[in-house]
Amino acid sequence: MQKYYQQEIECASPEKIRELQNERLVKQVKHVWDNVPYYRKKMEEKGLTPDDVKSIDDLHKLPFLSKDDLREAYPYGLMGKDLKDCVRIHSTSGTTGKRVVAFYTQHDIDLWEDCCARAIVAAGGDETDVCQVCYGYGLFTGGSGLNGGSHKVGCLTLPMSSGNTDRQLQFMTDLESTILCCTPSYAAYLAESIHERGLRDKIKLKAGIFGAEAWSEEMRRDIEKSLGIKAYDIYGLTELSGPGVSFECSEQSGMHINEDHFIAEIIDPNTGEVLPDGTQGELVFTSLTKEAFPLLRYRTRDICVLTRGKCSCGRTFVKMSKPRGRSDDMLIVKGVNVFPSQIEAVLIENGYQANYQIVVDRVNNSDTLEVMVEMTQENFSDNLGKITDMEKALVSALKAMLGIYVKVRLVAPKTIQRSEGKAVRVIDKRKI
Ligand code: DLL
Repeated sequence: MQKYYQQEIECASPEKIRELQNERLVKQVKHVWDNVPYYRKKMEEKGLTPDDVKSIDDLHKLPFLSKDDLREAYPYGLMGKDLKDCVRIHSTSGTTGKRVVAFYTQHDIDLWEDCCARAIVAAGGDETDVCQVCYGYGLFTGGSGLNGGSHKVGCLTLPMSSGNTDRQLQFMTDLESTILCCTPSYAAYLAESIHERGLRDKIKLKAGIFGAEAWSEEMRRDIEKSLGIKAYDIYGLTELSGPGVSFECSEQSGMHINEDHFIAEIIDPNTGEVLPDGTQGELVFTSLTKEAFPLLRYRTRDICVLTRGKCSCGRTFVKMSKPRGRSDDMLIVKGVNVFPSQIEAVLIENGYQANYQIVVDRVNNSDTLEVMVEMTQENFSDNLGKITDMEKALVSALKAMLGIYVKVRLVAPKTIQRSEGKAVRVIDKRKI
């Protein structure tokens, strides 16, 4: 069944992968030129024809695509196939503006599910596993993507979708699920509910495949400990199919990008200049095999680092670090760049859980940053008289990490709303 551990591709020499990418890139540029007038116009504006792209060395010549392009071309403007050849759409949640719609042929779905199957195999999955998929189904790609991957691997697939925690736990215990797929924030919520109901001994989980939102190493350790599992990161975005663009292996030190389907670049988000491996910047993807929605040089706005070299798992695919969140998730407070994931790391290091809310405001022409953090049950009952001291300790830990004053408010357990999908951690009142 290790059909979805495609050793000849996942562990191929860098030269062989490059050869495959060159060949697929030339074909894909021609496909886009012939079928996507929106992008052809962008190429023409730069005086380019498909003949100018003979290999990856020429990739930098091609124009970028951004989310604004996708919105401008909404809904059908970037399709590479006729509607009659497409069988599905998915869509982003539209949290940062108008929704983006992506199209799929049956072949696109097939390759996407292969990518998700690779992720499940890399997390130790095989046909003996019971895979509980609690990502949302529907327009969101998480449910369908992992569901398809799980079928391909041959796992018994539980298509739960998100929410209804009681039912999730009932199936998890009755059917003895071994792999859990959901957002890290929902995994933390499920873990909390398992402990509250005294179900820890009835849980047979061995691995979790968590993604769709930024999560810290500290949160990973917390979830692993509380569920007794190994937690694997998975990354992807609707515009490029969905989950499975990259995935973690047993090494847990970055996510292998499926380089037979995607070319990754890191650019300086301000100038667009391509940066060398090992430098932090914005991740840009070129899809090599997608037919219906073939995006070239798509700017993800996700900030990360690429690292090459053979991994101890045997795979040679380039690795991306955990994205710190999108460049547009980054808060600028009093001129300082702040990523919510940095705050999360400090909270967990100091013994709190990832139940927090960040509120940014502007008072008397000056930015304010407040973090509301939930106390754990033990903290709450043992330290009632010491809350001010605990708040002060967090204020200094956050100052050491961010360099600015952050107001901290400790709140009683269970006062911050739990998330069943992607958690909304930041309220920026300056934008309201
Ligand atoms: O979140 C696809 C997905 C589903 C990925 C299930 C993994 C698991 P979108 O809703 O289009 O698609 O959101 C894509 O989410 O650009 C990142 O900013 C963020 N994101 C996705 N995976 C991760 C991750 C799905 N592992 C956007 N770590 C991306 C950090 C992630 N951020």
